[in-house]
Amino acid sequence: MTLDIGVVGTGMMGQDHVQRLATSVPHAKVVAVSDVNVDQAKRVGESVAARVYSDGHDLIADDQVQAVLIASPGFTHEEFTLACIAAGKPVLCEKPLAPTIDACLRVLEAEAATARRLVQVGFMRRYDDGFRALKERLDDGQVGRALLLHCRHRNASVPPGFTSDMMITDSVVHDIDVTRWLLGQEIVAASVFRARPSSMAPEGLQDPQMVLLETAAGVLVDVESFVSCQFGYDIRYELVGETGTISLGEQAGVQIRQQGRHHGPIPADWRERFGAAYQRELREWVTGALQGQIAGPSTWDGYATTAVAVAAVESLAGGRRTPVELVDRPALYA
Ligand code: ISE
Repeated sequence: MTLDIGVVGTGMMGQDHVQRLATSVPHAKVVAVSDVNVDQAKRVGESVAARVYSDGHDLIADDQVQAVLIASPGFTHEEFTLACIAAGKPVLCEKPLAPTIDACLRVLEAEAATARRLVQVGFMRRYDDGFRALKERLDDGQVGRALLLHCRHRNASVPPGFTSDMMITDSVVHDIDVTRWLLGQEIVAASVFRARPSSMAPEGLQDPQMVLLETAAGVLVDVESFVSCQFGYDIRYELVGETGTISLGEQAGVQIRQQGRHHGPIPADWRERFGAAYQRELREWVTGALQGQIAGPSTWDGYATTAVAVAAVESLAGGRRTPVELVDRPALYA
């Protein structure tokens, strides 16, 4: 059995997904790609012998396309996801589900009305071996109840046009999702603190930031967001429980001890650090779509994460603790 997939958006992540689906995901076939940049779409489409569209809606309407992966810019996610729901096609939507709370709620309502899950949101950290081990140890009760969670999220640098808000909506969203998934609790408030800006950060970028999240049961989560750290992509986690701590292991690769020093590799970016996680995410999505069972991060997760990110952006602007309020959770996402 093969799943014929259309990929909307052939930028950096779209290309990454197309190559992975074409080369290392069993039962997956990329049959169509689309992008407003048609030349780029053509190049990517030719590399896997896929049909090329300039409009994602035409790709979604293509009868041969059984499932859709959306990797276009965040502001387009709502319209394409709604079109997939209307067409009854499973969709893997890169984060964010949508940048605004209202847009997320429109997707939530549309999917809930069909009474079956079609949408998965691309929070790939949940597929990482290390993050899964951390959750297993916590759920096993090895350190008692969680009290605190320390998260470090560092990027070597960011592209031109990257804003202070995007440090939250583009980067910290992953930590927001991990917090909710790991602790099994919603986040009820966000506060953002501005650190002394790095002289290596682009002009005007508030970098680093310290984000403090409060969960429903009172766990405090601090997230360092530092996107001009220069030295590589650095993700660290430490959970503090009542009887011990659980830390995320450092990335794979050898560590060398030599001449009074020890050193080892640091990934360049998230595609390297989370390569295996993306692989597993796609495999499980393809298997689930073929079986008619989408089980990964849901539309509710996408909505709740955006709601927290919006509160954090408000806190960054206003300098105040900002509460997060969610609508009632539809039964589909119980
Ligand atoms: C980027 O957009 C991502 O999606 C990565 O997963 C994230 O870790 C990185 O910080 C973002 O800039």
